[in-house]
Amino acid sequence: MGHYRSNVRDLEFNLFEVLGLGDVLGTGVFGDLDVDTARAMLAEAARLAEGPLAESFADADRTPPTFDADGHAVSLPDSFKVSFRAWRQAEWFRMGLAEEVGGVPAPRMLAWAINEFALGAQPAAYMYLTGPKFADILHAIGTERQRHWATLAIDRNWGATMVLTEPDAGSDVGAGRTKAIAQSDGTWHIEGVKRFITAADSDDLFENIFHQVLARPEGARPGTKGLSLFLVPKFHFDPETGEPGERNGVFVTGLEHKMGLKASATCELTFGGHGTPAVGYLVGEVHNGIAQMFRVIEEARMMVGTKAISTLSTGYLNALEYAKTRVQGSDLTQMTDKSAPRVTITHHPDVRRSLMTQKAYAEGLRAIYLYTAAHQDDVVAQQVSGADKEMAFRVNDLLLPIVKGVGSEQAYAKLTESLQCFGGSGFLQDYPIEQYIRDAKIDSLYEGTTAIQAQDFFFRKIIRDRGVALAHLSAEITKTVQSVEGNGRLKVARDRLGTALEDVQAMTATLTGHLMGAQEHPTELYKVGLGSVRYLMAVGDLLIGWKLVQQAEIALRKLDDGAAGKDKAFYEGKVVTASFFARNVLPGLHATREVLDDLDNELMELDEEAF
Ligand code: ST9
Ligand code: FAD
Repeated sequence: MGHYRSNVRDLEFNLFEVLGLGDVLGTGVFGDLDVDTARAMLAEAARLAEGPLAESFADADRTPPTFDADGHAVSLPDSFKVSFRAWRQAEWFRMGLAEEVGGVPAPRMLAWAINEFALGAQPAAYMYLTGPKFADILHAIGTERQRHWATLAIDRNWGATMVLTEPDAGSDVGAGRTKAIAQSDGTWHIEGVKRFITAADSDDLFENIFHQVLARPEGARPGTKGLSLFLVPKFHFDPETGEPGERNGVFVTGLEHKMGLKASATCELTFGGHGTPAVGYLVGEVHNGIAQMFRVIEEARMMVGTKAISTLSTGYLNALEYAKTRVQGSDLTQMTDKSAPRVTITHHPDVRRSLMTQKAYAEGLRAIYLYTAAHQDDVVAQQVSGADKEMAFRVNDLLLPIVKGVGSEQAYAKLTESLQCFGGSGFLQDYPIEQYIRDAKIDSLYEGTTAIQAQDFFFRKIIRDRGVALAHLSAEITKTVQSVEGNGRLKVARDRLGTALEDVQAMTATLTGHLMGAQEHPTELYKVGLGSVRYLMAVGDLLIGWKLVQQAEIALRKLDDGAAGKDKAFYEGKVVTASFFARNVLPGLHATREVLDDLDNELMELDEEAF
């Protein structure tokens, strides 16, 4: 069996028992899908992910892509290409795309559930295969001619990249210096060097590659608002048929050597530096680059968070499997009896604590990304939280930095718990956990580091939104706190959740107070910067606690209705997970509240020399 362990049961629980996917299937735009088909899709995608897709996971890490500097070409390991093609042939990428580009209508939460499999089994393959999503976005924002190219891109199997970063412009995208020079025929010549570009070359996976490039037209203003978005193809092509022609003047000029996610080629990309102009086309024929690129970035942030969460889930399931078979030591109650029978390590309280921590975060974070996806479809959002179209948009916006920022940080942290369960064996390449950790570290870095997610969350998604989406979610959490369903077993968890909600509300008020104070004393803003990542993580814990209690309510109902066998164990697990998280993690938010209450600028006043 390969490295990847899917969790179809938990996905089905979320989709059908918690989020009510069955109620939206067979109706309206999703009329062609029914529950049985959706379940069959999940089963088939999981089978493919665990088998052929996962197959090359270790090999592609140990024999990573190579670079031919003279040919400006990246070669990928053969094993990886076999995996990639197996997943591509199944055409899951069509789910949820516009029908005009060959998409198949599907609720976003079902599409993301299926994405979870690929992102856990072979995340690099998923990334190479984002061309169709790019085409879908181009179809939405491009000119009529570009909309045609979008359909060509899917029909003819073209790859895509997103090209923002430069050596001096990482988090600060607006510092980018790549130039765009207008040509008399309406095209543009792009000049500059971009770095860290994912999949900028991809062996023979694609016929052509569409680079989506942020560049500054000559004379445009500084900052992100002066950037425009250009399509720069690897090969020129016939605008009607898409038939590729001459090489365009954009070349890969370097390949990075990385800690992990090695199968995904990370490249330096040079535009117009080799005597051939890099011809680009202005997307939509409008100068609105950063807003257009953010349509791509939002997809990518959702992808990165889901990747991290999926990796934690398979890390946990691998650790669980190992812990159930590894025999070591005796039961703690018999520690003084040296002849007591040896037990599997699942008998040790600390191993149980560790496994339950992993389970709570993996399943809680999964619930959050699926809830976020539910707010990416108006009709589903209405059903799930009563959000109208506008509120659904706001809630999705609010939750993206949680999925990305909290998902990546917690997955990386809790994967070290997965490794710990293996003891010394976890440190070896005999098991996948060390690679999971190396591959998952990138998730807190690209697509906006955690600090950037935290600022986005507070300044844009809360303050600029005037707290509207946050209030909607708080009202939903309050309903769970005030419910009496399942009280008895859930009473303590609900009390803890109520306290955590108050703690987070107090933190929001504290940070908002510093922001207001900055109008008079600008350095008050530093306090927001000092507290914002802690705050993001605290809201993440609150949301996980909430989702787990909601799941436990449903589980208790099923147990009352006589759930038996495997289902009984599954639901019992849900109840105890909610209780564990509420008792062991949520009280920690009170300490965070006190830390934020106590913020001062001592750190900011300290001379650099003193660090
Ligand atoms: C990267 C790729 O890291 C990693 C791997 C990707 C793998 C996929 C590869 C293949 C891709 C192919 C494409 C496929 C397509 C789909 C893929 C799906 C997987 N929400 O606050 P301001 C906008 S790539 C929406 O003043 P600053 C907005 O228009 C590199 N919009 O910012 C706003 O104007 P307004 C990733 C937002 O101070 C304008 O920006 N790099 C949002 O000028 C200005 O806003 C990063 O992520 C938002 N949340 O600039 C950079 N925020 O206000 C991280 C801003 O009028 N840095 N806008 O509405 C940042 O995000 C910075 O905060 C900054 C700051 C650049 C935005
Ligand atoms: P910096 O911006 O220099 O950040 C360094 C540190 O300072 C970080 O801890 C950061 O949080 C902190 N920091 C910076 N500014 C602030 C601030 N204002 N407030 C608080 N803290 C701050 N880019 C693309 O365009 N396309 C791609 O396909 C792509 N793929 C990538 C793949 C990989 C493997 C890697 C490593 C990177 C990729 N990137 C890509 C680039 C990636 O998005 C950037 O690395 C990321 O945005 C961070 O920029 P930076 O590395 O320059 O770090």
